[in-house]
Amino acid sequence: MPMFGDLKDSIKDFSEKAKSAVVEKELSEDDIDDLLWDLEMQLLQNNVAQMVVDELIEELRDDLVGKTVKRTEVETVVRDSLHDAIVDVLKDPGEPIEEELASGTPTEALFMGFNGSGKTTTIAKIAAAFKDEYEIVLAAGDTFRSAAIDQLEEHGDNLGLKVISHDYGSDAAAVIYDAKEHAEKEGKDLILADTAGRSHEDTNLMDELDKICRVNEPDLKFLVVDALAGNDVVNQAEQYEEIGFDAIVLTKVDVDKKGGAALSLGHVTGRPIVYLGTGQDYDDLERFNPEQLADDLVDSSG
Ligand SMILES: Nc1nc2c(ncn2[C@@H]2O[C@H](COP(=O)(O)OP(=O)(O)OP(=O)(O)O)[C@@H](O)[C@H]2O)c(=O)[nH]1
Ligand SMILES: [Mg+2]
Repeated sequence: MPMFGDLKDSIKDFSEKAKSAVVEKELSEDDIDDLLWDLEMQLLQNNVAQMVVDELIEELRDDLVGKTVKRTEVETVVRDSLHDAIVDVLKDPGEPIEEELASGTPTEALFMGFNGSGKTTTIAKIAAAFKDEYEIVLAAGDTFRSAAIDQLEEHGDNLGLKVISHDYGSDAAAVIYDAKEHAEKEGKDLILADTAGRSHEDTNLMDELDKICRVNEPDLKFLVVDALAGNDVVNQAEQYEEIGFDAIVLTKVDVDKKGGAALSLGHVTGRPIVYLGTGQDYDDLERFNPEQLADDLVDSSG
């Protein structure tokens, strides 16, 4: 009797294996190549930098080959894996300003980036978002570009906020230092410091920014990058590595809706993207949502 029992077991065993061979398979390169190719094209069409696409797809291939999956679910598995890889690359944005505010005030946040990337507008938007709950002072640290101080003062007027400014051409580090002293004296919570737009070639301005950071030791340094810069966002971020930054604001995503810039930035810098600029008005500021971007980039409709 036990013999028949064994036979029964091994028949069952065999039929289960046969069944799983029908429903399951081990992924080979051939199984996923076409799918990966499609995804690669999709990412490139969404303006993800080539280098970033190459690395992501390579990692995905390594992870997937040899994996056992249901035959009907190959495509889903590949897409889900890319989705997860993208969410992994894009660090959790958290709430760095709120966290700094909670750890003791005044909190000093410095905004820097290339010319016209949206620094001053972003400061005004953040001020508008935080001003009901916190006491804010703005620091006109762009003493370089003509009309930059007036631009920040106009935002200050509109929002009912104090702006600390000196003359054009004066020392930006000193302006921000004054703003900090003002905040300490007046018991204000948050200093939002503007700076002049600059790129790596502007040696003097880069030295100035270095001095601003040394003198003022900001709690948070935001790099403000404009999504319209396309693949150049990677270059821009790399130019600020020497100065260093904690987090990223990506602006003008209302004009460039593709989302690739965000993924490229996240991948290349390892820093979180915290806010998105979605227009020119004060309330056109959104918290960045990595899941949402991964959904958009992997969405099969492209
Ligand atoms: N559509 C759109 N426009 C934006 C956004 N953010 C800023 N802008 C516009 O971009 C232009 C430049 O913005 P600013 O805030 O002056 O940029 P900046 O980095 O301070 O510029 P500089 O001080 O000259 O270096 C302005 O016309 C803004 O209205 C955004 O999220 N979406
Ligand atoms: Mg500005």
